[in-house]
Order: sequence, then C-alpha cells, then structure tokens
Amino acid sequence: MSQAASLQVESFPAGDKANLDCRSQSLPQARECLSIHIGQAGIQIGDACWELYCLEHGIQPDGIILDSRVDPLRNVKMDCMNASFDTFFCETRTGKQVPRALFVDLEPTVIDGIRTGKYRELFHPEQLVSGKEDAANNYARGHYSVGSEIIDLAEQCNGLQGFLIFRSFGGGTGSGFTSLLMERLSVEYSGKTKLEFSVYPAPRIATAIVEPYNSILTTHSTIEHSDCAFMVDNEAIYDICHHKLGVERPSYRSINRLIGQVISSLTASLRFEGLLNVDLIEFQTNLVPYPRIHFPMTTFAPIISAEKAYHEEFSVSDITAACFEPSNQLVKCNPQLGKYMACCLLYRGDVVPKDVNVAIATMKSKNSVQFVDWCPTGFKVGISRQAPTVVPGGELAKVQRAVCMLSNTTAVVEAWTRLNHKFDLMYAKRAFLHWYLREGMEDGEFSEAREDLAVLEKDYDEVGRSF
Ligand SMILES: Nc1nc2c(ncn2[C@@H]2O[C@H](COP(=O)(O)OP(=O)(O)OP(=O)(O)O)[C@@H](O)[C@H]2O)c(=O)[nH]1
Ligand SMILES: [Mg+2]
Repeated sequence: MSQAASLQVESFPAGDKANLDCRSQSLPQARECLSIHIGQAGIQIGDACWELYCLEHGIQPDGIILDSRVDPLRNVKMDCMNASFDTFFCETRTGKQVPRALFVDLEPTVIDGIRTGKYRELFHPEQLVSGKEDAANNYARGHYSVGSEIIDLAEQCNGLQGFLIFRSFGGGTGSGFTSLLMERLSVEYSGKTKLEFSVYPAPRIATAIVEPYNSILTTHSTIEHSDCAFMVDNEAIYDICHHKLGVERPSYRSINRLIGQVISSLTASLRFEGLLNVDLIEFQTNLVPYPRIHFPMTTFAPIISAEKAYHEEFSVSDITAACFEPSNQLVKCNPQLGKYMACCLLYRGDVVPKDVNVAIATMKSKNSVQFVDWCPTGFKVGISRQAPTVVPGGELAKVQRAVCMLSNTTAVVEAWTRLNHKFDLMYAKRAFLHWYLREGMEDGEFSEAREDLAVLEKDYDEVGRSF
C-alpha cells in the first residue's frame, strides 16, 4: 500500500542475453519508442493500447501480420506502405511482430492476466516481469532485473527515440517503482525523451486511501526526470463512459479502452507515415515552455457510442469545437479559469488542412479561449491519414475522423490543488504515515515533496499572470 520507497532497480549492466534479433529492418534512423507499463493501472492500460495497436496495424494476437492477399477475412484496412510501426514493434527472424514494451509489477496477478490472456503469444516471456508473491509484502527486499530487460529492448533499436511510461500516481508500484526507474533512465539514457501517461487518482474509483501521499511523493521525485506527463483522471473518464457511452457502471476495461483510443491518437504520428504527420516528440517541444510546466491536458472527440453514431455525422469543425468542451476532457478542471500556453491538435482520418484552418479560426474568435500574454495564439496541427479503429464489441463507435487536443493550460493547477488539499488533511493528523516510516522513509521526505508541489502551484500562477 505504501510507496515502494526502497525498492532497488538493478543498475543497467551491459547485458547481452541471447535474445530476439529484431532490430528495425528498415531505415537506419528508425526512431523507436519503448513503452514501459508499470503496476496494475499501467499494465491494464497497456493491454488496451497494444490490442488497439495490433488491430490498427493488422497484427494478429500471435504477432503475425494479416495479409489480405492470403487472408480474405481480413477486416482491417491497413495501408502497409504508410505504416511505420517498426517504431513500436520489432520483427523477429520468423516474421513475428513483437511489441517494444516491458510490463513490470511487484506482484504477479495482474501480469498473469497478460500471460494467460488473448495476447499471450504477442509478448516474449522476458518482457513480462513480475516479483514473487513473498517479496510483494516487503518492497524493500524486492530486487528485479528490470534494468537488464530494458537494455535488451534498447539494444534492439537502431535509434531509440525515447520512453513512454504508463502508471498510476496512486499505486505503490506505480508511484514508488516508477520514481526509481525514471531516475535510472535519466542516468543511463540521458538525452532520451521520457513521456508519461499517468492515472490521476479519483475518489470514486480510488482503491487506496493513501493515494494523495503516493501521488505527491512521486510527482516530486519524477518532475525533473519526466519531459511531459499526460494525466488521465479516472473520474473524468468514468463520467465520459457513463454519460457519453451509456455504460451504467464503467469498469476499468471500459475506461482503459477509451484511454487506449486516446493514446493511439497521440502515438499515431509515430506509427504511421504521412505528409502532415507531426511527431509526438515535436509536439512535446511545443507544449512545454518551462521544464516543470509539463502536464498538458488531453481532450478527445468525438466520443460517441456505437448506437448513436449511425445517426450523427461529425465534421472537422464539430470535433474541433468539442475539444473545448469540459465534458470531453480527460482531467477534471475548468479551462475557463486558466489561460492556454500552447495548443496542439492531432487529427486522424478523413481530414483536410483547409477544414482545419476554418475550424481553428472559429475557435480563435471566441473569447473563451484565452492565451497567456507571452505566447502567440498558436495552434500546432498534425494530421494522420489513418482513421481510428475500434475494438470489436467495444462501446466506442467507429468514426471517419477524430481529434485529440493537447493543451498546456494553467487551468490544470486545479487538479494539483485538489490533491495537495487531500494530502494536507491526512498529513496534518499524520495519518497512515507509519506505513512509510516503517519502510525506511523519513518524515522530511513528505514535507519536502509537499513544499515542491506548493512551488508547482506558484509556478502555474506565475506563468498565467499578465505582464
Ligand atoms: N484507468 C485505470 N486506472 C486503474 C486501473 N487499475 C488501477 N487503477 C487506478 O490506479 C490506482 C491504484 O494503483 P494501481 O495501479 O492499482 O497500483 P500499483 O501500481 O499496482 O501499486 P500497488 O499499490 O503496489 O499494487 C487507483 O487510482 C486506481 O483507480 C486500470 O486498469 N485503469
Ligand atoms: Mg498492484
């Protein structure tokens, strides 16, 4: 339950374990991304993401690419020439596609779900790393060979671009283990981009009362190691699934499928080629004006259930406008209370630049979209030709076009303020603190982390202030 404070991440020795030889077959400058899925939330979201990536690229659960010439049952429209998915998958000598991914947990049950699930043959067993049950009770004793597995994956790349890290802020593993791993990655792979997809705790779905502690401790220790963190707030997504997709009591499965869809849009530019394809890494450069102000808000549209979609058509203007509606946000906060520093729109599917320009001009003319004084009212746009794919049997409708907006707005400070307040209520009474102290943490680490978060609130306040 507490932060995995003293867990060791094995340092990364130059290991050359006999492994798959799956270097990118194509160009020498291939820009591979390694995904690391940590703890229950990270792993289950990973499951949803890789399922969708496979469907999008026509890869079967056993890693073999469906070929329309030999397989008339193929229902995925995939344009092989436009796919550059070797950034996310590596091909073995036998022609099997293996995700460039690592799943890590301190206990085995969640990863066992992957080991026995539909996609069990997709992953190499060494990519699924879990601690032994007996070690799970005492994180301090945990010692895993995660480091060497990362080296193996990195060695299979021609030009490693960076890491995508998936985890929850609230879980012990998601917070504690990730902090340690990010530190190590900064040392061993300095200069490589590290992007995070982090689940922000939601009171209605939170499983542990100590989540505010874990969240603040991990934010403090990772803030200087992470280049950009996309927060997904379970409460916001729960509401989207409930209100927009008509799911009465959304499960993690529904929530994760929606998150998967959003992450697929974010990473589409890295996995498909295209003229107006702007790299996620390039977006991130535009999104982060100061190193610490790196928590963009994510919005997705259209979010519509399969039943309703038959009656509705969504134009580029419709979906662009929907990105400015709070009900489409993946984090609960009121953008009207803040100012934008940067705004990126990632379209996919049947979208032409002319329509995008019109839609953006309309949004700019509205008073509700306010930018900070020091930043031009710039929108950065990317278009990926590949329309979204949906998981068969899922709630989300198949649409011709979709957009994901990443905006760095000072309004997200609301999410931090909320969390800080929850931390303060417990910390004032020193509630649950003994669990952490028993693991070897010190009281000072709590006050230091909390002070850092207070500074973060001030930072946001400052960047939003007029000259
Ligand atoms: N979106 C989403 N959130 C999840 C999922 N599983 C857990 N969470 C959230 O993650 C937080 C709990 O952290 P976990 O990821 O379960 O914990 P962990 O990283 O495995 O760490 P331990 O405490 O060591 O088990 C809570 O806020 C949960 O609501 C999931 O599949 N999807
Ligand atoms: Mg867990």
